[in-house]
Amino acid sequence: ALRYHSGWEKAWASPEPKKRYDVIVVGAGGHGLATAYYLGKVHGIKNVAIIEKGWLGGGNTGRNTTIIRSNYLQDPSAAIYEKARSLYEGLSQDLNYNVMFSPRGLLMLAQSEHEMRGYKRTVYANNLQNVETRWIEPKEVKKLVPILNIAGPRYPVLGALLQEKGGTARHDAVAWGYARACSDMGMDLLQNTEVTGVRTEGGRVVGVDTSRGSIDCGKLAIVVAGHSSVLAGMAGFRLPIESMALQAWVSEPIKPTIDVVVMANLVHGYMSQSDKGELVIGGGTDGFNNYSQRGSWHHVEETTRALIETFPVISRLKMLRQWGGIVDMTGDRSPILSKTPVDGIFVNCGWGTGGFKAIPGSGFAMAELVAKGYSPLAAEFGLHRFKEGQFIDESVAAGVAH
Ligand code: FAD
Ligand code: PYC
Repeated sequence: ALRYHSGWEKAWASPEPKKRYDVIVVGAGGHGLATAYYLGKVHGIKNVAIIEKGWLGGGNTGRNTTIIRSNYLQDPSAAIYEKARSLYEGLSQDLNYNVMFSPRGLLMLAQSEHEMRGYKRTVYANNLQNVETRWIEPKEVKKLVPILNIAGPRYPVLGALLQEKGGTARHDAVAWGYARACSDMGMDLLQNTEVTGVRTEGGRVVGVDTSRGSIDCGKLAIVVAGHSSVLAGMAGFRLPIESMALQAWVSEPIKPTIDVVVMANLVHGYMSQSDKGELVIGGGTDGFNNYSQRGSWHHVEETTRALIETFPVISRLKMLRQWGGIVDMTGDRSPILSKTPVDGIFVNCGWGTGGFKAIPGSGFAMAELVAKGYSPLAAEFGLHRFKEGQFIDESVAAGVAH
């Protein structure tokens, strides 16, 4: 500020596109950037471009409610989400960029007998998967979150699944940290550059067409969340993905009120408090497929109304702003990290309503898949599972209503 905001060093370069890259990653969200980062860091592949039609982190990565946890049910999910959570622990040091990881604890409230049984089952599964979660009784829930009304009458809190190592991180810092590290390795970040076509020859990818001209590549990683089907269409194959809007909103800032993250999945709401003091609140997806990257009044009203019994304080708060992102849903609510019918093209998508928490683990696995053609962490998330019926059902663990 003393220099009148002049002379700041740019965090990453904005170069002109080269004619050819060994790997092109489409999509500079968290997953695309992390893929590029681990390609360079772990596999030494640095002739890489990350192509982004807007600004980096401007998709779902910069629009989510930043909840990080790894309390999924199935073994392949526990493995990749727990890898991600553990990488988050050291991410600020690894990137030398403060991603403000805050393992403040994550609660999933049980507000029906059915949920209680479900979360207890998840705790048993997590204990076998080396994911630390535990079941806590209503008294301990109330101690952790004094503003909670646990008495009901309609939705009493019967207990909760607690993941003490869950929490939040600053979403855009995650994108910015990875972006700066990629740029420092000599990779090209091409913002405001839309991929408009995918070129193939003899069943193999040779390059992409973009709003800044054609660029050749050896391999192509499509990591574009809600636009995955659009990119797959350009390459000539289909994906089992539906896109729809998911939205979130924040209240006016208030004094520190709640220092854990709470998900109340029965009433389709979740809440945490940001460092600025705003209560960060979200609900379920739109009930129909769409590409509209914005919020809508009925969701704000319905979710806030539903949360009021459990969090009476919010009845007296003004809501400040709302926004939305386009999430990429699979039928089993698990992601896709996969080779595709086109040689040299890989996809990473289907993270739907829950991929922020997965960014480091997903990037790590995707980089391995792209570099070596196989990644143990990604193996069960291939497209083959939709043909073979090997679904990884996480519709409950996803937590968010769809
Ligand atoms: P994105 O960040 O969306 O990046 C994809 C990029 O691809 C975009 O920047 C887009 O512009 C670019 N792109 C698309 N088409 C093209 C093209 N033709 N050419 C070039 N670039 C293109 N997850 C959690 O774990 N915890 C949460 O609390 C949570 N809350 C959420 C709340 C909301 C409201 C939303 C919307 C999502 C939430 N999620 C949450 C989900 C999470 O945000 C996503 O799963 C994750 O951010 C996806 O990251 P990504 O890198 O795959 O996609
Ligand atoms: O996946 O934990 C999650 C989540 C919370 C809010 C939106 N997604």
